[in-house]
Amino acid sequence: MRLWRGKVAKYIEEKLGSGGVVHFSLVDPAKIDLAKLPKLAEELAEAGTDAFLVGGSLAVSESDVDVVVEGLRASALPVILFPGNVNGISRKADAILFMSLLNSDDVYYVTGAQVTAAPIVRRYGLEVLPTAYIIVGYGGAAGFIGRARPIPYDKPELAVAYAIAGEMLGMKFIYLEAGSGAPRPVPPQTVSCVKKSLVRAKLIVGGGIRSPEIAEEIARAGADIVVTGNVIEDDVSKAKRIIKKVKEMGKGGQGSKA
Ligand code: 1GP
Repeated sequence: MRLWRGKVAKYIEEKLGSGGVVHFSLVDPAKIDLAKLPKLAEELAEAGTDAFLVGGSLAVSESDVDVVVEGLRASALPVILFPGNVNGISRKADAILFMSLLNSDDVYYVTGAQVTAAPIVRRYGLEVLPTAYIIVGYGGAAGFIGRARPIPYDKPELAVAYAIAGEMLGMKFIYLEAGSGAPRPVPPQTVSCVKKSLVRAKLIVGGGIRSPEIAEEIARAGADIVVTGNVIEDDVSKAKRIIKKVKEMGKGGQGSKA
């Protein structure tokens, strides 16, 4: 337990360094069937997912997160918090995406929640993964709750400006989010423009990625880390196919990254 603390960033870097694309499975405590969780964790790990994200925008308490983190220990993979707010922090996790929602109009989601959260994160000893969170298009509950001014699907230059700003502010990860259940994911062109603009920061892309083909397109466009959430609960065999496709990309085979 907690063997990963302090080693998660390095683990991700090593996976990417060997030419791979990383896959994160997102588990929302408000949606998941807890009885199925340990088996699900094992199945996803076996399919090749690299880590679990735990979080959601609505109806999530710290104790809900605790229970999900514990359920995910059935696999040996890192468990990373993906909090929608301060109530998404659990002392049982390995690491946290310490996020600032850069395109929120509400300063609470840019720096306010972070100030409340920081002493708790420090006290819990979680590994911190500084992340610029940028909402694109649909936005879903994250965009609504976070009072985002989402970046239009056809304005990649705006996403690039936010991403560069995030990297200049010292963020190690840039997360382009179309919103959970988005009818349309982040456009591959936006992914590709943002990827090209980054010097060192790693690019995470999620929201509406519900087929192996879309996942492949997003990875091929330059995502370092692909996130899938809903599809895990809706159709686990499809989730596994997505994971396999993403993991194939780094192997230098037909599907490999350009
Ligand atoms: C992670 O919120 C997304 O960035 C997850 O989106 O649930 O649509 O996969 P889906």
